[in-house]
Amino acid sequence: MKRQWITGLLAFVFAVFVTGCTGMSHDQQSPSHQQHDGHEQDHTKKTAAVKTNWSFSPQQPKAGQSTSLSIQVVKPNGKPVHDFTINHEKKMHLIVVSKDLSFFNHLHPQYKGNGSFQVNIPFPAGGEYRLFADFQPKGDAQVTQMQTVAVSGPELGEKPIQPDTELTKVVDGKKVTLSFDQPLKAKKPVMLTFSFRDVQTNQPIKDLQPYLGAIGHVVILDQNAKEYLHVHPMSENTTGPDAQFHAEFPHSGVFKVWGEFQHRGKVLTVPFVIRVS
Ligand SMILES: [Cu+2]
Repeated sequence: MKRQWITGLLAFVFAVFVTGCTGMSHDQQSPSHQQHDGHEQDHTKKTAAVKTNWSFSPQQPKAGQSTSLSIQVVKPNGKPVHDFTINHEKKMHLIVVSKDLSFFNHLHPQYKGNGSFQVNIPFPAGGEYRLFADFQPKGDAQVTQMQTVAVSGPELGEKPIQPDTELTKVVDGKKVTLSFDQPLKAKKPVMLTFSFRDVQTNQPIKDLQPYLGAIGHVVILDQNAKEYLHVHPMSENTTGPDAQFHAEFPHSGVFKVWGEFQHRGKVLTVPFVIRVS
């Protein structure tokens, strides 16, 4: 499983480069419209022989209301893909971020048959969001596909993204420190270490729990939310206080990193903003 994800990483980065080069639609598209206007999907054929049809209900999502999203995975001939490899306990992982990366959500659409996945998404405010679906048709490479969505309703205003000056965050009574085994450089493999301490006692936390079959999950996006890296741990059996991940940043610039972990039955998400030179 681990090997799969690590070897899948390059494919991910490549897939994201490819999808990232397209002009992104800000419109909601009806399923029939999408069949014709498959501009974004056309590019992804280079990395995988599948495309995705996204449909939102309501077609124009509204802030504060639940939106139903269905994603159908089809072959180039339009026939649905029926078999998916389960990665980290799920057939599909969906990451939802606001354009300024201040909002992050990690969801698992439910497989409904006929190549279709469904999930309800809460959008907290109006504005533009990017959605990344990652999945693996059985016998095929891992695929990441992106969709942009405009949500109506009051906007919070974009917050400029700034690299953190200190890489220690307090989340749910835990002090989480992010460190690297070497300076962050583009296209250089680096090990990311998340270290956990109890805020009250300052003692290392040694009883982290597996989350989706691993010590944790790390999602990385570049500042423009165009490049997506789903990074997986070095060791799946550790319980802390350190959780280590291998990553390779495709270019220099500012990236946001979300680590997701589980402790005492509760999932915590720890965000960091870093600069890669
Ligand atoms: Cu997931």
